[in-house]
Amino acid sequence: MALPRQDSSRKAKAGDGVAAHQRQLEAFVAPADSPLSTDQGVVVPDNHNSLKAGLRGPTLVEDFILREKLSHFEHERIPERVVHARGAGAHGYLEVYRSLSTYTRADFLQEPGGRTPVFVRFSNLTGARGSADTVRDVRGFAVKFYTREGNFDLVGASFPVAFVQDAMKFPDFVHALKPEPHCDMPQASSAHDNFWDFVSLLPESLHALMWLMSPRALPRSLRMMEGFGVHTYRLVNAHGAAHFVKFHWRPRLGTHALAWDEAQRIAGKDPDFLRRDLWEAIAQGHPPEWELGLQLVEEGRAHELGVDLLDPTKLVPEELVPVQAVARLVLHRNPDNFFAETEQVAFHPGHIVPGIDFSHDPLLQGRLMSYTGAQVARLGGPNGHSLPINRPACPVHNFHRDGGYRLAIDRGPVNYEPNTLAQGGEFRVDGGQQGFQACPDTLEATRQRRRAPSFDDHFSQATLFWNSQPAAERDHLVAAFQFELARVAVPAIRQRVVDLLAHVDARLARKVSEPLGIGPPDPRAAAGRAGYRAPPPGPAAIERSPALGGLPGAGSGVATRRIAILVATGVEIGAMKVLQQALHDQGAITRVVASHLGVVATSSGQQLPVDHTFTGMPSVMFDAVMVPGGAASAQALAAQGDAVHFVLEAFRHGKALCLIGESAQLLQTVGAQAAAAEGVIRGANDPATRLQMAQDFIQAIARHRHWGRPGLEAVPA
Ligand code: HDE
Repeated sequence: MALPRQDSSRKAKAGDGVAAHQRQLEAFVAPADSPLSTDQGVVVPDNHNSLKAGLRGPTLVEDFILREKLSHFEHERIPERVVHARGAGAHGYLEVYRSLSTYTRADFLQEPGGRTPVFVRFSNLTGARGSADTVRDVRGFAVKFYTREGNFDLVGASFPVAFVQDAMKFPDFVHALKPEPHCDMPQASSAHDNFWDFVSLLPESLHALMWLMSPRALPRSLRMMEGFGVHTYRLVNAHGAAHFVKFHWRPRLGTHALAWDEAQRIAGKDPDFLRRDLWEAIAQGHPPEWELGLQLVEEGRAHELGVDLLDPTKLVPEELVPVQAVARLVLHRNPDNFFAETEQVAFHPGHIVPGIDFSHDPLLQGRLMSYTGAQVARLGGPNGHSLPINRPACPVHNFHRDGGYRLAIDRGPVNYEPNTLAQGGEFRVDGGQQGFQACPDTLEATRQRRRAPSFDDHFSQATLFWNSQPAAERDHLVAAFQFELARVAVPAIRQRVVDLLAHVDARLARKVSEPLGIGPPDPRAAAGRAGYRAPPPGPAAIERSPALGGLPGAGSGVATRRIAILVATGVEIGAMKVLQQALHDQGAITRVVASHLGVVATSSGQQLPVDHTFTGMPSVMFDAVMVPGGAASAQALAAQGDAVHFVLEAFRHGKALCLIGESAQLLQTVGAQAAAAEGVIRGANDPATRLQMAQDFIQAIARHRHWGRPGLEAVPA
């Protein structure tokens, strides 16, 4: 295929970038309308039969058509990523609200309203490429910005903190987390001995562990998940003045989580739940959005924070440094081809552009050494940058040459610099003034393999996170620790974990330890173990952070939430229609669910089309449930175990329920008080109250979950 010329538009208007980038990708789209041919373009006469010696004889080696087809097939797979193997991606753009020239000279952050094309890949850290989406895990949130000054990759995550402080520990962390080497189990799960053995000996992991055991590790949707740059980076302006910066991505739809029980069921019912949700939202014209937020700290004032900005296991509480919204990210286009785009996209934290720079965070520094090798191994050579999804949107010119799969045809006899035989003016020496300028740092240091004492505080932010959580999130955390540790066979490992947790919070540690068949938590034992470093004396920077409390954005509306409407023959659809319309007006999606596909006869003799069955699309695939009235319908549903289970399961998972008229009987099995529980809206078929009922239901859905329902654990679902 001819190599399309690169758009030489470093100076093109920012608004043109998104369309230009799409045109660049389209130049590589394979033609689908010409006759079937070999890779050499020879038309294939018959794509069903190989060439044989006689009708029933052996296949001939000379069948180059068959051999080419089989050979290509044999080589279809490339190595999956060591971590973050399972991913889903989308195209979109970043639109800047205001010029950030005070802080950075980065071209793509200068012009208000300017749009920069992006490709985003979300990923699970732990599981293999075919693993389930909804496992307990931190997610990758990697953004490639195709700016006019080159590609900038912000390779972040769904937690603001990392598990380890130094790159030296990352391979050990990943080995311990991944399936155990002798048996290759468990898949995509941290609930095993190796993981807890390792982290129990590494107190620096505690803060990230608190996030991993929290609802944050079970996003309801990738569209409802926060992202973070994790490390501290630097923004550098045209005068060379630098600010430390932390990057945040805030979903417009709010941050929402699944219940643990729900997440496990979804993993069986629809392992593609999160990627499907992202794909369908974009395909159906609901492009997800995030706000890009920055926490900025003047370089000279970093020491005043009481938090070491270079320690990747720490966040900067928003109460100390507020997050400023500076741009929005919109994902509006699904990839054309998963492999060509989502699989072959190659991120690297070292892909930065003028105006952005690294900090000395030792984990980030290690990452800068690591990703090139990973991409060479995955993509089979050093030319992965020229794959369509990885190509910068600006000209690329250098004397890198050759290597596997070289697409560029470099003209002329000169492949070196300096030269006089080509464009001999290209001398680039002595810190030239063009292009990327490294932020000048004064580095006078003693070479040493040690960690800074300011990294020794492993507990205060884990405690801050715990202190900031509301009751439901605390219950979730305790149950998560208990689940994971109950899967750990060696009691001494369980004991070490709760001993460490006692340094976070005594009650948390005690509660976690209760069902684990071990002794009470012993903080002194933890302090006596190798690997423990005493936190520096003095009060924590802050005791409680409202910004960390629970899941932000709970009141963010009901747009794109999925509501099941359970029906059977004789259903009364008067009130249902009013509620359905009100939900649609707010952007919610409704689906009619019954025992069979086809249609259901309503009480007025109409035919109501059915979208799904109770078992094919169970309650865990929805955000809320409505059961319209009609005595015959309600009675029929109450007599079907699958329908009753549907309602009870949604009730147990804290979801909003709307039970109209006679359908209230579906909750009767869990006692009369259930019908009065929070988030359960009941109403008659009465036309006078329908609108109010609709409003109440919408409000209840917008709250996402209602964990204040009494006796939830007694509900049989
Ligand atoms: Fe990565 N990481 N990582 N990482 N990482 C990879 O790159 C690595 C770290 C992150 O969707 C690999 O292409 C080292 C932190 C994401 O393609 C590999 C260290 C964070 C993705 C690699 C870290 C990340 C990766 C695997 C410690 C959160 C997926 C194959 C020094 C901020 C990007 C590949 C995508 C991928 C190495 C730590 C995020 C092996 C050595 C911390 C989102 O190169």
